[in-house]
Amino acid sequence: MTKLVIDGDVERPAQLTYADLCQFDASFQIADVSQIDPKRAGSAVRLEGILQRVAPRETVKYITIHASQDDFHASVPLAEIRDRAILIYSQKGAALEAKSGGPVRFYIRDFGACHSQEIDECANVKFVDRLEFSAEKGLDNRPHDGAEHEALHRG
Ligand SMILES: Nc1nc2c(c(=O)[nH]1)N[C@H]1C(S)=C(S)[C@@H](COP(=O)(O)O)O[C@H]1N2
Ligand SMILES: [Mo]
Repeated sequence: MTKLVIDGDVERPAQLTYADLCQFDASFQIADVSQIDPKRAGSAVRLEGILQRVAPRETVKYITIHASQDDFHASVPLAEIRDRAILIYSQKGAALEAKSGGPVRFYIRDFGACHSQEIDECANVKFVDRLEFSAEKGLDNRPHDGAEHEALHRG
């Protein structure tokens, strides 16, 4: 099955399967994300759990969320999202389906409106297959304005 690759400036790079995500400690699990956002469903693991597993180096300032499937990428300051970002990975006891943004959908609570600020709804990347940690801002091809945004959604 698809693995979530976690690499860059970390002490312990990892490749996590669905089973690995299920096995994160209960303190990092969110059983029902609809309690956070009624528009979202399924269960999630807190980014904090991932950070504990891979141990980003002191120099890390950015996390880049990659979806190679449709070549969509967002790079955001780690400090601003670390306590409010989660990875939705499961729904109805199975791996999150592609139609729901699976295998992993990144989700940042209290996001801003699209392209209004660095942490915006567009950073809630779907089809995530890699998280990369770095000192400098990484690859980011989120839409910059309304026109680009519309074009993306027309797809
Ligand atoms: N992989 C991927 N993730 C993505 C996008 C995309 O085109 N590809 N669009 C982003 C944008 S611009 C927004 S506003 C939200 C939209 O989420 P929704 O499709 O669930 O409404 O997903 C974000 N995540
Ligand atoms: Mo967006």
